[in-house]
Amino acid sequence: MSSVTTDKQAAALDPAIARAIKNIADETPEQETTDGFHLVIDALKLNGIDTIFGLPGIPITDLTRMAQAEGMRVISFRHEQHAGNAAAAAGFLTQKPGICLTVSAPGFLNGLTALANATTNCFPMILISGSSEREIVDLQQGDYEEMDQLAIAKPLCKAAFRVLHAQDIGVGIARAIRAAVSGRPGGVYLDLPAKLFSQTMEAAAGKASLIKVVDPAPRQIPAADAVKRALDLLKGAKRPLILLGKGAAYAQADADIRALVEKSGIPYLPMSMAKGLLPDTHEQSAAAARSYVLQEADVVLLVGARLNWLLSHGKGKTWGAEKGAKKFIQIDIAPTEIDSNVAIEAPVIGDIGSCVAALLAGMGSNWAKPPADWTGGIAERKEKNLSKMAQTLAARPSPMNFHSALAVIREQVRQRPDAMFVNEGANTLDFARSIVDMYEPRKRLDVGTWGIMGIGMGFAVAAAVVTGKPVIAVEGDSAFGFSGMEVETICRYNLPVCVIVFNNNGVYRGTDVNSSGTPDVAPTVFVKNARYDKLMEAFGGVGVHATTADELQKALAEAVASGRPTLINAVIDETAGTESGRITSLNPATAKKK
Ligand code: FYN
Ligand code: ADP
Repeated sequence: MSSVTTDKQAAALDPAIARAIKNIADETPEQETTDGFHLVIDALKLNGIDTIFGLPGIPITDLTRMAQAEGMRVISFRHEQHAGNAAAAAGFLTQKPGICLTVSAPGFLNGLTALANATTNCFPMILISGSSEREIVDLQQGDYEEMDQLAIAKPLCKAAFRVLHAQDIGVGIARAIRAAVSGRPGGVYLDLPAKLFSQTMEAAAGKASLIKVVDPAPRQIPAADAVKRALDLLKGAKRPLILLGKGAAYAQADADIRALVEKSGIPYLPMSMAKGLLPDTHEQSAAAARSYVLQEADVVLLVGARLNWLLSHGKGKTWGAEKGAKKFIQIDIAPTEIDSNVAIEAPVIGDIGSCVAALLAGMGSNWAKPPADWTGGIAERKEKNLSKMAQTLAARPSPMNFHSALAVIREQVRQRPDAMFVNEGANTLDFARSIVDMYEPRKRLDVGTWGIMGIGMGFAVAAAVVTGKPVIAVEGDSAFGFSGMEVETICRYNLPVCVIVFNNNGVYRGTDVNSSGTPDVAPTVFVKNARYDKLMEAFGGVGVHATTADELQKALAEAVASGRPTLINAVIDETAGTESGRITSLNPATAKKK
């Protein structure tokens, strides 16, 4: 682009003036310019961001083309929510903010669910949305896709910014990156009005306006007295327990976390996305004695886990309240998390890597292991549960039930511990969580803090794109419905994703009947004997209809070996499964009936 008058324009003027202009032009070197599109792309690339998950349309279509032309990977989805979920999962896996790019108003709103979910789960992502003209939006004059997106996004994310001038793009992206990854990670919204993209500025000045963020997630070293307080408490414990959350998985302090667990000899419980930080088969894992350890422990060390609903808020029967209060040590980067549900005796505030390293250093070389009656009692209960489970998994009923199908998947994951595992549903989620062991950190992606349905295909795409590893996505038939159309995306990019739909004909079960006498079916049932495998075939992938464990095993092994997009329609007994899975107590009607 040039800011100098062209020969054609000059010719239309008075010849003498035209000649004069031409002489000046000949002597003035053409100024190289850049524009808003390129400044956004350059700012992202400068900060090591190489992938955009999004959905093109006005006003960001050209941005997706140009980003691709400039060497970025652009993964286009069929719905923005899944692009947003992919960005969030990429953020969790890489510690870099995942980028989701959407059009204005409806596209933005579709992406917003994922942004809010990322924030809730402490995953770093940036939702970048094009927007309509400020002047028209602010006077509410009815622009194309008019919406005050910034105001709407603000309460649902960690930070929200708008850039109006090309020279501020560098600052806008830098602020968004820092907000997403520093402290407690989360979602950030960046509003880019359509006009910004075509604004031009001199290229050198544009380049100089960009910021390479230095130390975007600074380490936060815990105070020495906080570390000592925590160690003193842990030392005096008779029945200590370590609880690992997905914050611990995010922190990528794998070796030190393992060292802390092993050096202390303390039994540990992984929250679902912390599974694999240490292999689930580790002798100190108390996962198979969960209820027992939560009730009996006297001192609990929380590492990147919140005492929210998933942990019964740290109180009540789950925690054996009748046996006396527990004492908590909590490692977290967010000081305001402390005392959010129950009193925390020993908060250790800092990043998990630094906190765990400090605890390890403070433990010295002769740390006494927990009393044998505690570890022995756990081992006993664990053994009982494990052998009960082994018996259940050995059965081969026809049709398959959750256990027999998951036994096959468990074995495949054991053989390929490097594979990514995505999991959503109600019963499908709950059973898979305890049946499918994970062996490596950050391999399991699931419904997380909100228990949200619809993350499946977005997470699966991100898992494949970010890691290049085979992805096994185990989906309830209801859960799959939220993002099912993205199988086209999986085929389009030829991703090594094997989706297994646990098809029991409905939400929870397929047996509900409408007792009202009206012709509609009950609200929780689907078309019976649906063939989800045909969906994958429609786009050139492999579809398999599996009615037995052997068929499932063969199809899954082939899919993982070949890396071809595959969908296995796993037919599950429609009477299997319970309403709301293992969280029945949260379902008001069912809870009342009990
Ligand atoms: C666990 N268990 C095992 C094993 N692992 N037994 C044998 N072998 C193995 N490997 C036992 C464990 O000790 C528990 O038994 C039981 O299995 C269940 O373990 P889990 O899944 O860890 O524990 P629980 O109580 O179900 O977990 C609570 C929870 C979890 C809230 C953390 O339910 C959860 O993450 N829920 C999310 C649900 C959700 O989001 N749903 C989507 C909404 S769907 P006991 O020790 O005997 O108790 C809308 O309806
Ligand atoms: P889970 O659902 O597995 O229990 P949560 O999402 O509830 O896990 O908790 C994760 C916690 O980890 C959050 O409180 C968050 O502030 C914290 N966290 C995330 N990343 C880090 C980090 N790098 N260092 C310290 N704490 C972290």
